[in-house]
Amino acid sequence: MLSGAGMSAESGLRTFRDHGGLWEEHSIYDVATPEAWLRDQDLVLRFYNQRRKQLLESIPNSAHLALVDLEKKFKLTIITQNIDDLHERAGSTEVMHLHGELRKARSSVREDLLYDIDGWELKQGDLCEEGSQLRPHVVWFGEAVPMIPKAEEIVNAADLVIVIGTSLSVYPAAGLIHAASSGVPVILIDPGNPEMNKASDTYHLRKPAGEGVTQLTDLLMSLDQA
Ligand code: BV8
Repeated sequence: MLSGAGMSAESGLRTFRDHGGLWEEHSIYDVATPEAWLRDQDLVLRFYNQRRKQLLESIPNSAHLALVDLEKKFKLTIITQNIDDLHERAGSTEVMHLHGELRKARSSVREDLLYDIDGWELKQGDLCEEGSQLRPHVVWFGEAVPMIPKAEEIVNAADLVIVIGTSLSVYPAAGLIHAASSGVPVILIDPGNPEMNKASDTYHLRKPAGEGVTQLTDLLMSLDQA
């Protein structure tokens, strides 16, 4: 299952591209690139602090909870582009964060030095054990996405691919849907129109995640009992 910002929209977290989305107030290049970090660390830290604060005030929605039920009956791996921890807080156990995690920080010089962020603020002067500034543990634009090969393997082995709440406009994550084996159904749950050339086995449930994921989960659970 591949999720994007639309998965967390009903939890009150803003998406990137919908009207009023995150990027409209900020250019990607001012807050989510290595160049932005070099140019204005404080602006970047404040951008992520704002989102972390909002995350701590948000709770998982019915779509997150429906996936927890699904995981009790089926082998479900969640590959998310989201950096929030709502899937985990709902109770999902197999979650892969392609683009990092908002509640973690890492050393700006040694990416293996990872730390949980206590509370919502990461500030200038918060240092790793080797004395370098901590940065958000997220993948910025222009940075590599190291989990992609593993994610492709998982999608390729899947009997069903569910894509929830992503505009499919950021690569290489968006390309994952093409890693599905031929003949494997790809089900999109999104009230909008993700950018994708409709492969033959693609079905689009034009509903918000809360309603769509609950309906699909109920259907899959009933089939399993048949
Ligand atoms: C890389 C972490 C190379 C940070 C993120 C030109 C063409 C194509 C590609 C490129 C290009 N120029 C550059 C690139 C590559 C670039 C890219 O794709 N750019 C885009 C802007 C064109 N990609 C990269 O830079 C990647 N790295 O390529 O590295 C490399 C290789 C080796 C060595 C060095 C370098 C890295 C990309 C990762 C960036 N980090 N996030 C942060 O979060 O701040 S991306 C960020 O936006 C998210 O993580 C997510 O992945 C992404 C897309 O957002 P979505 O989740 O899809 O959200 P969006 O708002 O777009 O859509 C919301 C959807 O939800 C909509 O469809 C809407 O209808 C729906 N929705 C709304 N409400 C609901 C709903 N659905 C259900 N229910 C609802 N209620």
